[in-house]
Amino acid sequence: MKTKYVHGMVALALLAGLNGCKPKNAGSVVSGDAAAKVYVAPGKYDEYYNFVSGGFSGQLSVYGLPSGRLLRVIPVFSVDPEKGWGYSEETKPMLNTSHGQVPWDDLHHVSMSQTNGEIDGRWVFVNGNNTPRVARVDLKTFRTAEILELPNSGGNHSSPFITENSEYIVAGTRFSVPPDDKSGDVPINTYKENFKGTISFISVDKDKGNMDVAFQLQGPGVNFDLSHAGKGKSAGWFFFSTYNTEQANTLLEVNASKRDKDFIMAVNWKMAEKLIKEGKGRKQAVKYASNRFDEKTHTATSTIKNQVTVLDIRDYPGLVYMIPCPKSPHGCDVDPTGEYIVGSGKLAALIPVFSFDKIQKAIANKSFDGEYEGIPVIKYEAALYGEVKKPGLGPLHTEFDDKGNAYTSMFVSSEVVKWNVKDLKVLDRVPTYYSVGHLMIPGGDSRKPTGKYMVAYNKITKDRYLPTGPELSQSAQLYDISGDKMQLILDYPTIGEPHYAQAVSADVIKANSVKFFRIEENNHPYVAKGESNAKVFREGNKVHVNMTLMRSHLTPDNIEGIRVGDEVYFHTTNLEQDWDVPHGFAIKGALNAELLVMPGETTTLKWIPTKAGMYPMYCTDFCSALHQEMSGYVRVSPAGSNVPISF
Ligand code: K7E
Ligand code: RUQ
Ligand code: CUA
Repeated sequence: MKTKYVHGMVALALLAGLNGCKPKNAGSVVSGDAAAKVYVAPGKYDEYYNFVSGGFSGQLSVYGLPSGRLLRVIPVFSVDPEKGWGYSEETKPMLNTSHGQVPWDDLHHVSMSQTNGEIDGRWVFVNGNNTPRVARVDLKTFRTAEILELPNSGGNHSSPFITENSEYIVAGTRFSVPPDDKSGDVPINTYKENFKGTISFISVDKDKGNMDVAFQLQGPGVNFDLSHAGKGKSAGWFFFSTYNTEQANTLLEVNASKRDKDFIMAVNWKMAEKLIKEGKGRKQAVKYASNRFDEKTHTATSTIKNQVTVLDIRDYPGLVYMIPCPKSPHGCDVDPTGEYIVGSGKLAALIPVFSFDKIQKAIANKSFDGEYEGIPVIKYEAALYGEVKKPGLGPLHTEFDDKGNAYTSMFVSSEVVKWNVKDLKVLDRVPTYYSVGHLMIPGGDSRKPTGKYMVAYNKITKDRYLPTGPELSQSAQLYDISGDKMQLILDYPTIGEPHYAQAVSADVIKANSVKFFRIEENNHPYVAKGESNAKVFREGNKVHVNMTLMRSHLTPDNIEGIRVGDEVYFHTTNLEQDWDVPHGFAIKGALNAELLVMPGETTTLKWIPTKAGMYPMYCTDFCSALHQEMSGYVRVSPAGSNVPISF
């Protein structure tokens, strides 16, 4: 790279150096070679895929690193016209819940699937914080493959965090709520008796990735914030940060932050798994949706399930311990060795680091400091490895590099602090613009972190870009962490509000990416595998149009015999067998918007015409020199007309 692109790099480096618009406050941290470090020449690929949560946009975005180029937005809990997601009959069931269609959610966290504690590039799991759901995105197609609703939960902020061999992803409830079978009409001020904190263990099928609620742990009505699975020696454990251990039903500071310390909850999930295998736990009636997009039929189905197995944690001594953690812990991160558990109290001015070995010793020696709601509380000093002193204000989240260092985001003092995990000394700090939330180092959450880049996802943007009215794009910042000092090298806008993100070397994913679907393998019930198979037929008030899309025509393109009030299904098959030749489909007045159909795939738009008239239809994706010709007409006659179907 050095010799080949040197001219471009010099030019860019100069530009960066001469940039008169650069905000003054960033001047001290941007150096002259920053441009060279993020420059990916035209036609060249980025080194990493970066999967970034979209917060309240309900989407997951994919960036290239180090360029910061947006590669794709993957709709998960949202509808998305660009992909026809949520508009086609095949994708609509993905957004089903026990409440009906919920085409939005608040996507906070990203966990890529792991094998032996390393990111394996098969799937990305994400959570929906509002109508509690977790989803799995398949990285062969970069599409949402599954969405699972979670019962007994109110929000699932503490999710989805994954075990080292993707055995489970977990989801802790953000709001304690009365369990679903008792949630009829309960006074809010009966919080202490009636509200429960629930943690869902969601099993992940080894080969297919299919998720289901394996079991739930139920306990006192605390709020779970974040969590992480143990690694290596601590692999059989899970650690959750909690807040509102006062169990107040209003979270104004006076109620919920009275305690000097809340807790990190340590859960022996191997033991929970064993108890479940032995038939322990009780069956509870619930309702939750399990939605899957079938790889073979390219069609989603939604199933409502009605039972979960619940373990009441206080019934099983040894399953759960509490570890005191200063003031409203937020992040709870485990270092690559699995020995150190880092708690981050949002309102604390230090970072406590706990030792897994010491926790085990404390349990063996019963070094307890009483109980919390029947759960043993390990003495703070007995679990503590040490404290990072004066790291900054408002520690939130920690990631790790390959040299034994940790990086913690400081929301209040708006900086990233680098510290050494062994001696707990602060090594470096850099400002962020502004108020950083999560951080991300590729692999920084796994057993095998890298040490080249770190991204800060900021909560406030202000003056970082040209103003765009009252609403500004959210912002990410890329740092070079290969040297002793962190160095800011790039700002780039993000989609929605980014919370957690993960990244993996492009090689792990690139080779498996699907380029198109084989038309021979298309088994959609309404597929037309060639233009001669295209047809229109009526079944009562339903009319099926088995249509083909091929450069540059719709077949059929002139349809008559449709009546007002008919349910018309355009089953559009893209006959192309080449990479990156989608066709789109839209018809005037259709409430379900439009389709985007990948080569070899069949996708259905449902349309109920309400007025007689002439309805143009066309391909929405510019596909050839004759793209504008890829169009046609549908004649809609009044209800009861006897114009015969013709095409
Ligand atoms: Cu700190 Cu929802 Cu992970 Cu955002 S949470 S920052
Ligand atoms: S057509 S290339 Cu509307 Cu000019 Cu788009
Ligand atoms: Cu097909 Cu434009």
